Amino acid sequence: MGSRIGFGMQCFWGAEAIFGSLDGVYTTRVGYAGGSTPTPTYKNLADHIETVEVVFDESRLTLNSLLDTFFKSHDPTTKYKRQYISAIFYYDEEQRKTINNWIEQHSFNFSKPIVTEIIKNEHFHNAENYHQKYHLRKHNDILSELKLNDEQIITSSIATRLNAFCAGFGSLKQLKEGNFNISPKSKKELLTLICEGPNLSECGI
Ligand code: MHO
Repeated sequence: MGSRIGFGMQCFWGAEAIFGSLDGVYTTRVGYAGGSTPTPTYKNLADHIETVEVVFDESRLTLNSLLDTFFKSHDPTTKYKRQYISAIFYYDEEQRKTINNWIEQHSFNFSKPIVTEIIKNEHFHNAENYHQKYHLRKHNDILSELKLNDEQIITSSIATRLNAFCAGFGSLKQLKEGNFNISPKSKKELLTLICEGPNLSECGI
């Protein structure tokens, strides 16, 4: 269910949290893509790129809107080492056209040329479990309430959204209205984390 797209934008921990906060995103997972070796690991990445794969509901969130988030969340004009390059992994021809159109229409907003690599997704290799929902894993008191195993942490929509909150992304409205099956204590902890994050003004403190 849902459409897929992959983004490389430096360390995938932050990228996963940013996209996990968007309404219309079902799930996120982190992994390695764009390289030629069959079994990349964090310690042996070879020519792969740290990537977040986003599964989303196209009727609620357009690819153009995801691209807005992608391009404003990192510097797409800088050439980083391959592990961290700016890259978009598309899944079909229509996505490729949308991406190229976005760049054509917005390139004048950047002082230097966009160096983002547009790559056809061939194989997405899951990263090690400790990288999946990295920010949520730092709050084991909250994570343990979800009672998810490592595999479920990768595919859970709730873990996706809570991971975003743990990194300070997402809104108070999402936290208040969402059904996350967590204790009032955890909800309060997340509220503080969101208020320390980029949405501070919303918290009125
Ligand atoms: N070594 C960096 C980035 C990690 S990311 C998974 C850090 O510790 O923040 O590449």
